[in-house]
Amino acid sequence: MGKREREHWRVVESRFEMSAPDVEQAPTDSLPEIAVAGRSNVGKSTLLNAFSGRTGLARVSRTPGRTRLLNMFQIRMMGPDRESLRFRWVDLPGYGFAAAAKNIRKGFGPMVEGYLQRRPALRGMVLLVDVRREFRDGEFGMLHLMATRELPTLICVTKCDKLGAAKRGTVARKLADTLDVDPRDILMTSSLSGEGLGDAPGTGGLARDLSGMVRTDAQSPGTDG
Ligand SMILES: Nc1nc2c(ncn2[C@@H]2O[C@H](COP(=O)(O)OP(=O)(O)OP(=O)(O)O)[C@@H](O)[C@H]2O)c(=O)[nH]1
Ligand SMILES: [Mg+2]
Repeated sequence: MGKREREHWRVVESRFEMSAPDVEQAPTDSLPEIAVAGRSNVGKSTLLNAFSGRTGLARVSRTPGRTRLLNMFQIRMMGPDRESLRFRWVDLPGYGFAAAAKNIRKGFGPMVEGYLQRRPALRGMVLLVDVRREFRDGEFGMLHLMATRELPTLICVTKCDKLGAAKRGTVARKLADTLDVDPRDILMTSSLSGEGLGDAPGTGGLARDLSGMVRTDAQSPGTDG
C-alpha cells in the first residue's frame, strides 16, 4: 500500500455486534460509542454500509419505521501514522415515521432518550438530515439531548447526489444559518457516490470527523487498539 493511502482515515474492520432493546441490555464495556440518528428513511443504515464498504452490514429498510432496537456495530479505523481507533457505531431507530403503530411510537422516545441520557460510553452523535428536508422538531430534540450532556453532534446531510452542486451549497448555508455554525462544519454526504465519507485530501470527511470524537487517552496515536 502506498504512503498516500496510509495518510487517510479509513475503516479497516467492521462487524455487527448486537441489537439491544434498551440501554440496560447494551454491552457494559467502555468502548467509545457514536450514536447515529435521524428520521426514518434518512439513510442511516445505507451510510453505515457505504462508510464501512460492506453492502450487507446494516439492513436497509424495506418497511421504514419497523426497527425499534439499538443496532450496534464495532468499527476499527486506521489513520495517519497507522493510528488505530476502535469504536461502536450505534444505529438508532429512525424517528418521525407517522405510519408506525402507536405503541411503537410511544416506546421510541423513552428508549432512545434513555440511551442518550444515560449511556456513559457515548462520545457524540452523527445526526443525519436529508438534503431535501429541513431541520425540524425531531432534529432539534436530538441536538438538545446531546447539548444537555455537552457531547458533540456532527450534522451530516445525506443523499446529496439528489441535488446539483449549487442547490447543495444553498442547503448547507441555510442549515449553517439555522444552527449558527460555519457551513464547513456541515458534512455533505452521499452513500451512492461516497462523497464526504472518507478523508479526502483537503476536504475531510466522516472518517476523520469520527476519529476526533472517539479518540481517548487509551487510544492515543501509536497504540494499536
Ligand atoms: N440516492 C440516494 N439514496 C439513498 C442514499 N442513502 C440512502 N438512500 C436510500 O434511502 C432509503 C432509506 O435508506 P435507509 O438506509 O434504510 O434509511 P434509514 O435511515 O436506515 O431508515 P430506518 O432504519 O427506517 O430509520 C433507501 O431506499 C436507500 O437506498 C444516498 O446517499 N443517495
Ligand atoms: Mg435503518
